[in-house]
Amino acid sequence: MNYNRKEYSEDELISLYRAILKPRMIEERMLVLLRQGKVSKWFSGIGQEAISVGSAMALEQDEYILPLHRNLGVFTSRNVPLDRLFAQFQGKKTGFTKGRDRSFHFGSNEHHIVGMISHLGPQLAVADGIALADLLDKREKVTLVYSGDGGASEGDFHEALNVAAVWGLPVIFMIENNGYGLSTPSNEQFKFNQFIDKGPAYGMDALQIDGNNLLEVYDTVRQTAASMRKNPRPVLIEAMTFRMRGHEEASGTKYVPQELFEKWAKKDPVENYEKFLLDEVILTPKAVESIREELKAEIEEGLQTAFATPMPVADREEEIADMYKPYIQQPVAPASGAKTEKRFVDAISDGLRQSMERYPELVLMGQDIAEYGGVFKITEGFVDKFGKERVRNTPLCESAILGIGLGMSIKGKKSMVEMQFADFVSVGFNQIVNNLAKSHYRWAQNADVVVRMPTGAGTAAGPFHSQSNEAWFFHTPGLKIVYPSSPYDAKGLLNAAIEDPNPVMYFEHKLLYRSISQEIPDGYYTIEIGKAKTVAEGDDISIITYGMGVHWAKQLQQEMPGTSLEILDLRSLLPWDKEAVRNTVAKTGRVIILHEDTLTGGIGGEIAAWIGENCFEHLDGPVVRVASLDTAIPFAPPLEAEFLPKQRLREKAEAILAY
Ligand SMILES: Cc1ncc(C[n+]2csc(CCOP(=O)(O)OP(=O)(O)O)c2C)c(N)n1
Repeated sequence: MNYNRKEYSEDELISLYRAILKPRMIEERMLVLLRQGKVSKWFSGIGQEAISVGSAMALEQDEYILPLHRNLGVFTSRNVPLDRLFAQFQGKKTGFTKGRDRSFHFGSNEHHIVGMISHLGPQLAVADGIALADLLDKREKVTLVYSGDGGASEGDFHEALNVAAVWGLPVIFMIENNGYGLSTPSNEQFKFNQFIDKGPAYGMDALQIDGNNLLEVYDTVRQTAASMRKNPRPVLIEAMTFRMRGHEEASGTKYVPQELFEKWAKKDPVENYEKFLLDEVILTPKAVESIREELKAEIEEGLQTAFATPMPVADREEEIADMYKPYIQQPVAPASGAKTEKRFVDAISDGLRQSMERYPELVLMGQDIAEYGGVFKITEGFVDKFGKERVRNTPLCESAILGIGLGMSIKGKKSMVEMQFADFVSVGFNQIVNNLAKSHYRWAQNADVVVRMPTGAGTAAGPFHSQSNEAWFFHTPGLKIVYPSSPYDAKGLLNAAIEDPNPVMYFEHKLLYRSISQEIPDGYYTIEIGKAKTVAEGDDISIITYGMGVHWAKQLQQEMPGTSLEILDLRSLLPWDKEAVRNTVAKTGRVIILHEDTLTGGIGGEIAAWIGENCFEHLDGPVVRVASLDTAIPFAPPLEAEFLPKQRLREKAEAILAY
């Protein structure tokens, strides 16, 4: 192997040696522990260490790195204390996730590392978000993220590279091309010849390097990063390498031809580099021995501390509380009594504008939201007022944009991501339910992101522009969900959602945009998340609902003047107001839960179950759910009318009265 030491000093070369030896020695120890049954699972990076170590060592300490399952060398190069690292592997509380996530699935802001979730792909966009925050704040920094050759087949890879290229984000996309994705060889993974062919296609520079040559990796990343700091842009680096062990230790290597092992054994990154230093007399065999002894002692000490730490004791309250960043909302009252009549759509726009004024760190992202003002015109005029940096048109890359939101939170920014229609959130689903929602629980990093969701039917827009999909998120701890039904609540809840440091799904019904209006305060105000509102007082039946359901319930009251309906607008779905539900059930004893979403698995099922468990003694009849049919949403108006629950509402109300 050819090493070109360039102008690097002996000290630098020796520190690189220590850095590459450390993960190798940890791994060798892990393999022994694995055989002894003291470690449960291990993804080996043996043979690939030069990539992790060379690239991590090349960056500045406060530049973020987003490693994968084979990048132990990133953690060791950033001097993550070994006792904590081993405690993390063992599920101990002194690790980085309080025992909640395994192996390298953690982040540490102290070390400027954001670890992966198991899903391959999503962290590429998180890197984009960190880089975007740096770019906006004019810090000359780069962010480094890894992908395997297999993981690069994921759509997230495409989205992250595309957005990085379009926005000129200083991200190094390091592809570790080891020829296999688990057992699948490259020729069954992709058809192109090499990853560097992809760079120009995205409009970015691409370099191919020998991933087993420590100095080549180090030097390339150093030079590339230096140039990117001055001239921000993404660069793809394809590091050619080979995995010397199985995908993980239990899975074997039968599918790999023996000659490949023989070929790559000759290119071992640690042995070759050591030989180079010995040949050049930069190190003596004695010095090598003493470095090994030193590292061995450090590893043993770390292991002993970790093994001596007891397994965590579960504390239920702590487990539940840690799903969210602690935050006690202090609702803000409007500064003056001035009010103006506003439509629902204008109230949302008003809230968004005032939040933009209040939070200079808030960035809006969405398709066509800049000059065009968004398809519903909510951000019309925002570019003129706040500039294109903060009001960002995005490519059609929902998953990447949501991941960028998390990356921006890591750098202390707030973001609002507008789904053009709530239906399209399905292509960004993973980022929301696995990355944004679980981040605080896993490693105490909040995702300060609001996702705006123009939702609902009634406009004959068919199955993919009409869905009510709040239940998809209701089932996901870590998220909050709000769903206003009036202009007053729309503004106050949007401001509250933006203020809240946790990820909030904000549902806005499209049919309400221009069909309702109300006098609302001109000034900034917030409404408490988690608090329902009694929209109408009554004694005969409680209708517990939200969104369009509130308006259907009001219409029903007009159709049934002889019946006294109590209408409870939940407004927040996660958390939802159990106290208010209990009070209304106790008052009327008859309950209809009404929602536009389809019946099965809808939010009504959960509320009905809770009422059954907690309010049984107050009930004078069965808890009734009224919801849309369990079908997709049809296009033609007569079919859509049959789908929606409105026309079944009266019949159900009469039935429950007669019960
Ligand atoms: C979205 C997703 N699908 C499947 C997996 C299961 N899985 C974990 S690693 C892996 C192979 C990854 O191959 P590659 O990206 O080339 O990285 P390598 O393991 O070779 O370093 C697979 C299929 C996963 N983690 N995430």
